[in-house]
Amino acid sequence: MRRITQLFYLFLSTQLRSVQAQASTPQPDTLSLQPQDPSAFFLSEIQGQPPQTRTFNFDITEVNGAPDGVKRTMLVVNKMFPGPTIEVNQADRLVVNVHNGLTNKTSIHWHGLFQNGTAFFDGVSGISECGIPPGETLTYNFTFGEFSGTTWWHALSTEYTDGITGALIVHATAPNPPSTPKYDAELVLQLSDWYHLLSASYLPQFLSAEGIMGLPGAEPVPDTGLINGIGQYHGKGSFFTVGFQHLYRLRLIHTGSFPSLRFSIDSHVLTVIEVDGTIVQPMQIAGVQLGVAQRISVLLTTNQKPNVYWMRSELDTAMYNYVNPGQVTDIRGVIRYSNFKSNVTVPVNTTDPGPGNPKVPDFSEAAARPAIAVNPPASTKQYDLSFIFNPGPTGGVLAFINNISWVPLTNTFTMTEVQAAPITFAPEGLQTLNQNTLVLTEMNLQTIDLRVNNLDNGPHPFHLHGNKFWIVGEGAGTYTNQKLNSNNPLSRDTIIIPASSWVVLRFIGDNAGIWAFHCHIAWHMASGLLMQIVIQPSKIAAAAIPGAITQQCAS
Ligand SMILES: [Cu+2]
Repeated sequence: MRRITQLFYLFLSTQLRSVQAQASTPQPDTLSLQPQDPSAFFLSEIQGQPPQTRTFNFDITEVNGAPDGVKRTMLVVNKMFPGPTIEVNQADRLVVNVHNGLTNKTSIHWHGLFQNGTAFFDGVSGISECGIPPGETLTYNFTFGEFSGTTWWHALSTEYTDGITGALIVHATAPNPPSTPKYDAELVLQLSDWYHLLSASYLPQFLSAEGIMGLPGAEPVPDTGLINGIGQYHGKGSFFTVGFQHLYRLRLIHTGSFPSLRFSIDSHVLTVIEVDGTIVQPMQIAGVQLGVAQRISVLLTTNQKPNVYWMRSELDTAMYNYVNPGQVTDIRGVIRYSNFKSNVTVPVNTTDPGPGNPKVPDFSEAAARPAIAVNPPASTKQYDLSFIFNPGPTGGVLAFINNISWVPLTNTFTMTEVQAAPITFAPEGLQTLNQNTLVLTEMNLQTIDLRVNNLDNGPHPFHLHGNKFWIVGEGAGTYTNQKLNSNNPLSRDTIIIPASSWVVLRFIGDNAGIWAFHCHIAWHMASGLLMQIVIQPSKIAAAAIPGAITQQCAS
């Protein structure tokens, strides 16, 4: 890898600062949450170093911030937003000492990781722990096993909507497949929607019978969006300077809470090479849609006329149920060629000119194929799951999977309950516990098909913890034994299930643990759109849950 990362830098121009000042006259200190060292988003050259333990200290606190110039209360790690980028090699061990400086319990989930043998470090309150009590610390300590690629860490509740997020990059031990072009440098781009109020101030109205704007079940519509934690409310965006005639790997991560978004760069064709940690055969694209929590790596070749170009992260307003006055959905940053000799800082024209080649399509998940072909085995178990939104017992709209809306356990968690009664906690198959918990249990090794029907009229990005799944089928309507594809299908860990559609997701249940399967829209988790998959309870019973986790429940 060539040493050219010093060519990059990220800065807020004085022009942008004045735009921000006009927007809300923020206090000077409220702009300082972004890393002062812009190299935080450019990956280092640790790849190839000997395996080692990498230790981070996370201090979660409530602060005032103004990522887009509008001051608000935020919850952040180490007074940074986004939080620290964790960059490791696949054979490393990661140790993160997480101190909870908030007034509520919290936990950190390491998205996409398999946590093989360490399911108790999955960071889900009510499932793998009770949550870190205020003032206390939990040390997460795990290895990566078979996982490599682009991912992120976040609080597993709407607390992440308030700022507890960061990138997690796991460099693979194996070299990239020959089909992957060699790139010169890597840049992490965390794309998100953004709200001007704390998530806790939206939740009661969202879950109430009358709903927000008198619309029961309508999700809070974000005010704007951010790129690496910087946005300009009615302003311009983040700036990146790139070398001429270089090949960059842009690691895109949707760290937001609600709308999907479309990423593109004006006048540049991009090449997709990674989907949620799976290296895919290179695909030339004009733009790519990401649902909440999805990751895509694209290659950018800086071979156009030296100039400034818009980088776009457009929020999908089709998912909004009302208009939020002043909402900004056209989120932009700037790519500046280092050999562009001009005082011009932003492109004059704001209209999207496209990628420069009208024949190049947007990314198609259905057309994506892993670079290293794998045909999944036939399934040995099949389960039908349907989800829908309906008024709950108190009138507010809740989400239901097979008629069950999830309510998290408090003062205990599923893993410790399974340990106490591995045979009787939940019989094999689909079971409902306490009328508020849907559990799928497999006692033995199985290859499982989740046949999921989205009966709702909106799309939902579903995430399976602890595993990647193969997408062996998808289509409109409901699943009625349509033909499935096991010829090198894409595998990933988060899939957008379109409105009124079905998918069949296949995975091998060889990772003992309790794995959440849920919609990643933060508001929908709060409405109960989550179920649990209990894999091999006898092995879960043998796991040594750290005392620091079981002791959380007494607080
Ligand atoms: Cu959802």
